[in-house]
Amino acid sequence: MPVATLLPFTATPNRKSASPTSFRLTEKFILLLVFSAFITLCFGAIFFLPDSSKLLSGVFFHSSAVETNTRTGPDSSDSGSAGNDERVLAKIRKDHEKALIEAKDTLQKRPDEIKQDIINAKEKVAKESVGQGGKDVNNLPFVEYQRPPGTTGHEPLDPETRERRAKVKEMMKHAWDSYRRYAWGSNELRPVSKQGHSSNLFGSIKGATIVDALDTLYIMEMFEEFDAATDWVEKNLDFNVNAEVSVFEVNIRFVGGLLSAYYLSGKEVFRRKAVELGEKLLPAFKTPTGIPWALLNLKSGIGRNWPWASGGSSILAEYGTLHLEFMHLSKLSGNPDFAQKVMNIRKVLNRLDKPQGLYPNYLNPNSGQWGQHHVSVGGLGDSFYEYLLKAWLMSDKTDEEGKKMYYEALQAIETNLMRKSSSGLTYIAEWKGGLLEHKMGHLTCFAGGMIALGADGAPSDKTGHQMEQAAEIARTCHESYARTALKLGPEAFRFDGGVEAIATRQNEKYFILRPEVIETYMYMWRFTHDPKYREWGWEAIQALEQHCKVEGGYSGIRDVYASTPNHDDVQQSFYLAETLKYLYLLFSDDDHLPFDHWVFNTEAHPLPVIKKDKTDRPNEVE
Ligand code: DMJ
Repeated sequence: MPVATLLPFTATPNRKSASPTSFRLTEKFILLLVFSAFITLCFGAIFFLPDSSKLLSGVFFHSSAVETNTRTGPDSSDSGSAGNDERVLAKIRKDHEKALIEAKDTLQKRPDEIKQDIINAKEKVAKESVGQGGKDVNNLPFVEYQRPPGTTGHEPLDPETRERRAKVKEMMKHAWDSYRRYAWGSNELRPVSKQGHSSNLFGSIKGATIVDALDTLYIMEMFEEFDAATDWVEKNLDFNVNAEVSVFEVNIRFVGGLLSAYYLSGKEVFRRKAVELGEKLLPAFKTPTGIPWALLNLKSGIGRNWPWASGGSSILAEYGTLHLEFMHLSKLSGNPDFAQKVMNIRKVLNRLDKPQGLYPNYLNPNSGQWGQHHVSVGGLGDSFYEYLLKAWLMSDKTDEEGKKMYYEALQAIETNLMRKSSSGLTYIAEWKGGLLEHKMGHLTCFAGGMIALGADGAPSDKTGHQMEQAAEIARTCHESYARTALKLGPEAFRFDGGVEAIATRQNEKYFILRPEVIETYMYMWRFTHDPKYREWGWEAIQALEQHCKVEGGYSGIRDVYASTPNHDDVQQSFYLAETLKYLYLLFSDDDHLPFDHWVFNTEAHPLPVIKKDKTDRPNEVE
């Protein structure tokens, strides 16, 4: 654009006569007058027209209420502050509108989508708030908690089953309330003398009944009691003790109980306590072979074995019953040591020759050699076999080594230890250097449930056979109850000297509220739905109510063949952890703690299957 067109109207280059230099005086005066009138008009506009900012605000804000509010502010007369207020208001308005849109979106979502959004948001906050490396204040990795299915059940449809299930809950309430009233904080209750009781298996760790009962309280939906127990754990459960404990007992009851409580409830305190205790148990593995000591001083970390155990040996059922809990400890702590320790036990065992394919109960942790060649599926051996099978199941059937070891061991047991009495009762004897002792322990009765649980995974030609074996063992164990005066089974029963399924020695006639027979009924019920298993469970309930129930809880009995009970005055913690839990599940539907999602440790503490499928993985360590 030529510069000339921008010049004032008076300065048109074509108008030679109108050149600025050629203005006369009168013309100059008129021009000055017009110019000053124009300036005056501009000033007038500034001072007398309405506040332009307010006019603008009227254009951009639709709500007069919002504008009114700005006027109530202390500095509303100050034009700069008013501008700030308006910017703030604009932001509030925008946020409001955004929130409204989000709320509308949320309302259109399904409840599970909303739940997932909340979990994601929480997760994000947790991740942002944890320290370096994704660890929390307890140095534990962040874990996305996802409750596995079936943690609580529903009322069975059949009225009789519903009533019986309610009866078991009532029994739990009596056992728990009595413990709470007379022995709160002690390991166990003396229900007759109504005081606390402590076994030296736990050193000076306290609260065994509380930790053992947590998951039973939860699955029975006794949430007030569960909360009281949680509170005790939070405030009082202390592992900083200068005392020697049984590594096995502390693991199955305390570590197992805490892990289950965590997986059922998602409460972090249980994960923290389980890992803390697990770490305190690790020095037990400081032996030349890595086979752990049976006893450990939690403060000094010094371990040793039971003095009576074959030349300083460790015991198969003790060092072989750590696997499930330790795999979960690694998962929840991010520390691979736990898993490595138990996998090393497998390695040591696999290097050794097994007499007739059997695993002797004793193994020297220094030499790595077997002690006495005694074999048992009851005391000293039992849960080792159980954990081989369950390690495979808990790994979502990926632990092929565990599977192979289990089915091979079971074959050796069948060949060498399983026998039939003259009247046709199947039993599992004890093996001592090749000779059989025709005795079966109450503890051995768990094997019916174990064999039923494993039958499905056995080679197909063996499945039916193993289910029959399991049913036969259940029948034998039921006979051991039926042949007593009090209808509760003895600690051990024999098949020699003309007797079958009867205790012949005075020191084998006691019943200490053990769970194994009822445990087998529960598994058999789940796999067969044969009503006899529920009937047998109901018989046991009636006997417990009649002979073991006392005003202050439930007590063991010294002689099940005596016509009246002589109480031993101990309510074992496993009565709440196992016996009552298995009874409750016996009268529950199968979707309560379903077997494809849960595996029970040897103290009946449910642990979730670690799913191999990424989309179905509860509680994965990130
Ligand atoms: C429990 O502590 C466990 O079941 C263990 O495996 C064996 N003994 C008791 C119950 O009898």
